[in-house]
Amino acid sequence: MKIENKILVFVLISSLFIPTLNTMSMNYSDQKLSSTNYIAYTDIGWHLDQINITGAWDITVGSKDIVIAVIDSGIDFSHPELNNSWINVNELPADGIDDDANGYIDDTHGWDFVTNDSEPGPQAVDPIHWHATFISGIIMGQLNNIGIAGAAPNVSVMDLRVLDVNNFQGTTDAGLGDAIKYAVDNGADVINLSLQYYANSTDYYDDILYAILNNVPIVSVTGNTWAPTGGLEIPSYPGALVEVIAVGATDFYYNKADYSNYGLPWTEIMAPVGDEEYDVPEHVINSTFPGNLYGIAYGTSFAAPQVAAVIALMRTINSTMPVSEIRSILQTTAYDLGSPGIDIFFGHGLVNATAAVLEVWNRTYPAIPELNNLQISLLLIIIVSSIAIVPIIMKKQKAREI
Ligand SMILES: [Ca+2]
Ligand SMILES: [Ca+2]
Ligand SMILES: [Ca+2]
Ligand SMILES: [Ca+2]
Repeated sequence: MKIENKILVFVLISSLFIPTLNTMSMNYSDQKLSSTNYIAYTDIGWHLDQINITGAWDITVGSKDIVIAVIDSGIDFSHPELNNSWINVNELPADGIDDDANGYIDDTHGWDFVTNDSEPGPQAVDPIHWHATFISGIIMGQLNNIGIAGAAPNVSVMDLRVLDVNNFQGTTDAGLGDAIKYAVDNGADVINLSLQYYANSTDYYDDILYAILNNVPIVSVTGNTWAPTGGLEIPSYPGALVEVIAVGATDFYYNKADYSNYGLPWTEIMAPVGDEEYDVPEHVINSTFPGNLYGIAYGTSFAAPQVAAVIALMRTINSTMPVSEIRSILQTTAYDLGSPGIDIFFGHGLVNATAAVLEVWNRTYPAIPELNNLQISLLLIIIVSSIAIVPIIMKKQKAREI
């Protein structure tokens, strides 16, 4: 080996250590739990065990800076599990002025696109359906041994209401589009659409494209068909759009939930919720109801927010990772169910929170290469010989100059 090549090898090996400096300078203590003894927590539901959440929590439980827009029926934030409402810091409350000039007056904590006012949560004159409150518990229920826990307990939720008190569509299709655009323009990092329409509409499709163009992933559902029919091989929208992540539901036994619609190419990934015709209530997902209550409910609506929450954890580690890369990681890390590989019932399989978040971490902060003894010996020889050789080269060059 020539002397120059030896020095080049040394420089290349040295450069491998540079990423460790970045890793060591990062401080994630505010986003991590003080204990990793998750066995002690009684509020981690069976579904969180199945999506392998605790390894993800060893890396992050999410940041308040990461926002999930729940475009749904309105949220009861008075529930003690639901502490992290997104706040519009650029808007002064109740002064009748659109301080941040975003087109919405006094929108300090979201917007009600049904009654077109600044209060998407429950009011005496305008109650809400429980749907969005249940979804919010699945996302950010506090990990505190009380009640239930969410998959991303520290992230924020933006409350945008498009469903009426009966949980039916409360806006036009364009109104849904306005809510999507609001979420993108006001800082959402991921959008949850637990909505099932039977046809696509150009009135909101352009806003979905706007979200993807602005690197905001949209998570939706494969949809439900209730007993006695059960899940059908039919698309529902917006989940079936190629731009949208459609999530189906599994049951306690890793089967497709009885009501969960399916089919390709739209069925992308699954999350555990439980069956409509369940054996025991403990095998159905438990979450928050308005009025400081808890209870069970089923439907693909409650699969989507688990995936949205995992994306929020991924985004806590890397807030700018492209939507396409997030989707690719979710797909390749999913726990394969049913027939090997992608299939019509399960898509890529069950979401795997630990594997997905770890993959984002590894791509964002490349690890120190582990050297074996032979490599260490070679490295030491190169370092020592380089130190000895450098003066010789310099002497030679000097001699030439003379
Ligand atoms: Ca405003
Ligand atoms: Ca105002
Ligand atoms: Ca709790
Ligand atoms: Ca499969």
